[in-house]
Amino acid sequence: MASCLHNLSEYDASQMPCKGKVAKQRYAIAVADWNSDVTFALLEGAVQALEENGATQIDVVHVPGAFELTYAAKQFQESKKYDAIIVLGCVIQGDTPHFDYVCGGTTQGIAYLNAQVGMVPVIFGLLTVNTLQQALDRCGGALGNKGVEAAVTAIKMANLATCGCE
Ligand code: INI
Repeated sequence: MASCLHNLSEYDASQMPCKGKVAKQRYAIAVADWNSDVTFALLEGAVQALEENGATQIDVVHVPGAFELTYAAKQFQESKKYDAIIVLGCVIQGDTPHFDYVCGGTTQGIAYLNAQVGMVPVIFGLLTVNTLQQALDRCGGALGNKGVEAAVTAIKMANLATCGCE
């Protein structure tokens, strides 16, 4: 089977908004504690990438599992305090269909929040993998860190309407 070798931590720094602008913005992260070896590494990658790109105001909230990410993101959205929200989680395939329900519910929840008019973007940093090794490869391992990808996406989305420095 063909595999995608895209490194999740790679991005073109020249395409990022200027740091002075990002420094004035506020970012929120909701992270799931399920599979915390993975999700805390995603969190570290996201915070580091946000800070590298100028962010100084970053609020983090922990939720029990991926399924709770939608609720936390909704609370952040409704607070109207943030320019973009990131959700981070990791769902690993088990022996039962539970994986499908958690992945499906979380994906639909975040997609719904993104479709709401007048609400800030919610960035989907959820790993949905078959094995722990696949997750480890994507939280700072061989394939980079999806938390970095989520942070870069958050900054780009928060600055969609206004490009360049002001
Ligand atoms: N939550 C996860 O974040 N990852 C998982 O792999 C997982 N599995 O495998 O069950 C998981 N389940 C918990 C779920 O997200 C909710 O916390 C729980 O159902 C309570 O609503």
